[in-house]
Amino acid sequence: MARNQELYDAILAGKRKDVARIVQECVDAGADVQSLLNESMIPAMREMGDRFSRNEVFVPEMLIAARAMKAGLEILEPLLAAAGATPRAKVVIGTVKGDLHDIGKNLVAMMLRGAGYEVVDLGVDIEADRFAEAVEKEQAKILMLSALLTTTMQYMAEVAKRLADRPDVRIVIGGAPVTAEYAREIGVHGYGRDANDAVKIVDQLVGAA
Ligand code: B12
Repeated sequence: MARNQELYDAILAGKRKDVARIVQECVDAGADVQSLLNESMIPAMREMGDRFSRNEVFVPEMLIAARAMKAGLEILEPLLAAAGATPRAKVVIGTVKGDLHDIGKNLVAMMLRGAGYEVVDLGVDIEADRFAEAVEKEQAKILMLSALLTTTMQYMAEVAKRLADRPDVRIVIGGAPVTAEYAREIGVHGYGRDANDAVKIVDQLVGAA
């Protein structure tokens, strides 16, 4: 399936109701959810970032586009989660301290739920102590950290340090500025480029691949 230009444009224009309507129409017509995401919705957010870099749009426009994107994701969420049967393992996920971006993190959480994982989503702006407490309380063996800013990704190293006494917990990181090299540098167990990759890495870590 090629890009749905109407959907792409509606996200960029921040037209929440139009996005919800178009996504619903596509779903009703049997469109492939992955293609909708990968060919129309995620590229629109990428384009928004590029326009921001070129000073063509500012934070309010990014925010409005993000809300429109979320309206579409809400419709896709039950479809992505539908495949999940018995939970395979528990995963704690959150966006690190100082960072408020959550669209990518939410998408990763949705895909993991769809793949049968139980996901405890802590939200955004999460301190190392809260990650450590949640892992303890939930008895989770996988911790996933998201960061979208070059400044906040540094904090992932702090979280890894805070969990140094829990070598049994596998830490996976991701987000636009994060790389596999950075993951190696801070000594975490995995890096995922996107939400599909995130599922593959977790599958490998829990031995389900
Ligand atoms: C929407 C948006 C916002 C919204 C966020 C709303 C929300 N609820 O999330 C708002 C308006 C709040 C915002 C604010 C800011 N933003 Co902003 N934002 C974006 C934008 C346009 C899109 C992000 C997005 O949702 N992408 C779509 C999702 C699906 O992609 P994703 O997040 O990358 O996630 C995928 C992968 O990275 C991966 N992934 C993500 N997390 C994880 C975790 C794991 C464990 C794994 C395995 C994988 C994984 O899987 C996801 C799905 O495939 C980006 C541009 C861009 N190209 O990323 C800028 C961008 C990230 N923002 C930027 C900036 C500068 C800011 C502000 C500082 C602006 C300001 N001056 O105030 C503030 C910071 C606020 C804060 N403290 O966090 C810069 C960052 C530059 C940098 N290198 O640090 C970017 C790159 C824009 C730019 N080109 O300059 N932003």
